[in-house]
Amino acid sequence: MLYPQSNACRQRADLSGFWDFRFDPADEGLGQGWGAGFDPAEIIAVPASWNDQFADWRDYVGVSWYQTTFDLPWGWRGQKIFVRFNAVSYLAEVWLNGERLGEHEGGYLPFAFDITDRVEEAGNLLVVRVDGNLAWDRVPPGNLAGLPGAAFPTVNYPDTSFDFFPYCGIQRPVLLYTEPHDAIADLTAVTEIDGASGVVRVQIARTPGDPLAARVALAGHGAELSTTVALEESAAEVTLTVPDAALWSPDAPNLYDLRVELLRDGAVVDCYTLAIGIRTIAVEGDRLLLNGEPVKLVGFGRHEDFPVVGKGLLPALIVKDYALMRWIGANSFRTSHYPYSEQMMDMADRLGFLVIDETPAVGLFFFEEGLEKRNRLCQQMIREMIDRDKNHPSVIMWSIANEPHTAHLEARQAYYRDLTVVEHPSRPEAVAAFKAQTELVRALDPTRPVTLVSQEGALEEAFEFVDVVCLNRYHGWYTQSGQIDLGLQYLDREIELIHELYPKPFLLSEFGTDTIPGHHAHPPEMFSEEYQADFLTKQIKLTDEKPFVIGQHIWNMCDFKTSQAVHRMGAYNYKGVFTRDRRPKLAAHRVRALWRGEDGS
Ligand code: BDP
Repeated sequence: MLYPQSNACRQRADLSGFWDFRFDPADEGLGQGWGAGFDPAEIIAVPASWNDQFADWRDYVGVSWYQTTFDLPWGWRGQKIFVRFNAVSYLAEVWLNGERLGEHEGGYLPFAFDITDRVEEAGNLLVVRVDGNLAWDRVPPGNLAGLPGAAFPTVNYPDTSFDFFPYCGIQRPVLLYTEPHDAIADLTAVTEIDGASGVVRVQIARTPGDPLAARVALAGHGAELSTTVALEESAAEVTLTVPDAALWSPDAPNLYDLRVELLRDGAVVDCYTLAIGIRTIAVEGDRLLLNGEPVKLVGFGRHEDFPVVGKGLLPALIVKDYALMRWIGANSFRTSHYPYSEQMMDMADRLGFLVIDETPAVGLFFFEEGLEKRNRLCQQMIREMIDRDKNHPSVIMWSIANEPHTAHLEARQAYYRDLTVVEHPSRPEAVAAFKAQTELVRALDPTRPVTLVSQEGALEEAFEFVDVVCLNRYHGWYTQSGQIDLGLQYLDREIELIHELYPKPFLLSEFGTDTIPGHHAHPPEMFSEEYQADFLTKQIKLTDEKPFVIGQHIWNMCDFKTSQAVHRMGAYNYKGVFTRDRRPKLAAHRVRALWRGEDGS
């Protein structure tokens, strides 16, 4: 799915702004035909989550309605016209001028509807019903306490299976855009390195129709290449060889402009320009190689999260977060626990960050209720994520899940006591689901490694299917609490144990401590800035010594909003090395010294 672009053949308009809005706690809007228009009760900003925009609705995660009107921009008639939603959390149902266009499930990936035959010149009414309910058959799941015969009491509110606030609404821009009738339907650019040359393979998919031609041109860093192919069938592949290629890497994020033009009798009928980077990413033994060289990942697990906008797109925050990541010496991050905005990904390409792109499959469990639907949604989200992000040089790995509940409870108890692994510790349903999902990822994109981010340690049988092992571990925090050095010993033993079983590249994908800014203690004590600083420094040094450890991602870059729970003071997770408003804690300075090659102690 190509991101809408304005150029000589295509146009894009942004519907961001102030929309009509109505909460629908009784869920009566559908029955009363609000899809054809409703009496607005509020005005709301789009894009942004709804939760923090009003005085009283913070914890409301039910149904709400949005509507706006628009006129067709001048000159658009005669083209195909679409409306695209970059992200609506969680489920969206859409009407235009009273006609239902369709629906989309899943809060963090884009979807679009063809409105060519329904859009009027003026006064179009676009209505969206957003269902933000938490349910166990959704991804990520929620309302676990509501499961029939649930073993769980409610331990957090709102009742999520994950540790971040379930912000709802139209979180990213809504775009109108045109496409010519003969259009480039999709582009896939894959790169290889051959000596000093870069090899760029471009797959061009087109809308069905009579024979056309495609001109493919690559420009940048002194290169000016182009070639033309016949495009009779639905797709064609073109290979361009770039001599003395300027490779893409964190140190030199070189991008080229790849321009594809569709030609009818020599005239350009559609065009699209992609920014591409020539680079390779591969796993060899227990190393991760970028452009053939071992690469170390230093950075964070993060969240899209900020006061008032919630999970809404905030471009200035993107700029600020990259500036802070550069300041501290980070070169990478994971899109924990859902794909981030397209704008965040574009900036990663431009600034040279290495991204582990993760699906919204966080906190999955494998009880029978809703399992089939959750598995289907996981596959849908993998498809949508790869389709959206496959052309980003910054994306170096796909993550199919974060902390699924793979292991049997009994196995987990023995393991947490003394790192004993019982035979067949995992649920067969989980193993089967992840086997199928890794196969799907490889079929869709054979060029990038696949990972799964686990808390199950050596019990995680799905590690068998992945290329890179990612472990989230909190020894010295949730276990060995208050004892940083004892926690280190456990971490050391556990990493070695996992690597013995799964001799693959290993990333410590989460580690950290909740830290109240301004709270100090000597000797260091839990929740103090000193405890976080010591904990992180020691765990970074320990993991740095292991040749198969390809890096560390601290949990978390910034403090973030979550559900209310006894272990979440003020409904925040305080594991940030920066506060929620982006001020550094003591640990930020220590980590900076380490990551920039000084001694951080
Ligand atoms: C991990 C989760 C992450 C949590 C973190 C924590 O992957 O989402 O926020 O722990 O407890 O289990 O802080």
